[in-house]
Amino acid sequence: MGVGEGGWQLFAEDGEMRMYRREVEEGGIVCDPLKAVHTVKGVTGHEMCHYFFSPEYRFDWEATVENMKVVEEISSNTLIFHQIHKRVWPATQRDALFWSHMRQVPNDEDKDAHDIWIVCNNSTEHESAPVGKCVRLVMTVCLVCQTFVDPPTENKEISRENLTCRITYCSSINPGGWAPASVLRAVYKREYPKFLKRFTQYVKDMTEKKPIMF
Ligand code: 16C
Repeated sequence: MGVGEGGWQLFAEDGEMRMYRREVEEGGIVCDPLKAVHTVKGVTGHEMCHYFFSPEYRFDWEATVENMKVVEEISSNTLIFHQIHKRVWPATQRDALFWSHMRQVPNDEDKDAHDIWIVCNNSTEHESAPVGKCVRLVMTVCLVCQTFVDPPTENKEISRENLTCRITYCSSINPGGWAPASVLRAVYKREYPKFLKRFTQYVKDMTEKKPIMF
């Protein structure tokens, strides 16, 4: 769904970054879906997805996580994660159990542009991580990244100055039980922009001196 239709409201804006939400409640629980767009120079979509997907970098950029464990490695590009998130007062602490899958998808709309890289995180169940003390949230998150390359000047190789990455981040989280609506909306209005700015800057810093990963 494009943000020009269906009741999307802009709630945060910073440079190239725009964040939209729709107000949705399920059984009195706030489940507002989020859609964010951002444009970042100097990195590729593959690099963005690599750092978002790989467990070894999670604590470097993910400020909401208190504990994280890979409960199953299905394949090199599909993992099952269990995460315990930081508690938000006055609600009970939340955890999340989800499969995470990264892949390159063909770009049928624009044959001249590079392929699109995506990571999708989606709630699941697993025998080794039953529901315990935390309330289990239910989520679907998708990071979609497209790389654009400005042609370098003659006889020059493509450098990071020639790269632009267009990011779309969508998330739909059901907190899984009671949580005060005003606290929830205040938390996500603060935390989503913080996450996207921090994560994209992290990938820029990590890749700056490395060869380009297309
Ligand atoms: O997509 C993101 N991260 C991925 C890897 O971790 C993955 C995880 C998504 C789950 C995010 C749920 C976080 C809710 C935990 C409670 C908030 C803690 C705040 C701590 C403050 C220091 O896909 C990036 C995720 C960016 C999340 C931004 C925060 C969204 C808040 C939504 C509120 C939900 C329920 C809160 C219940 C009281």
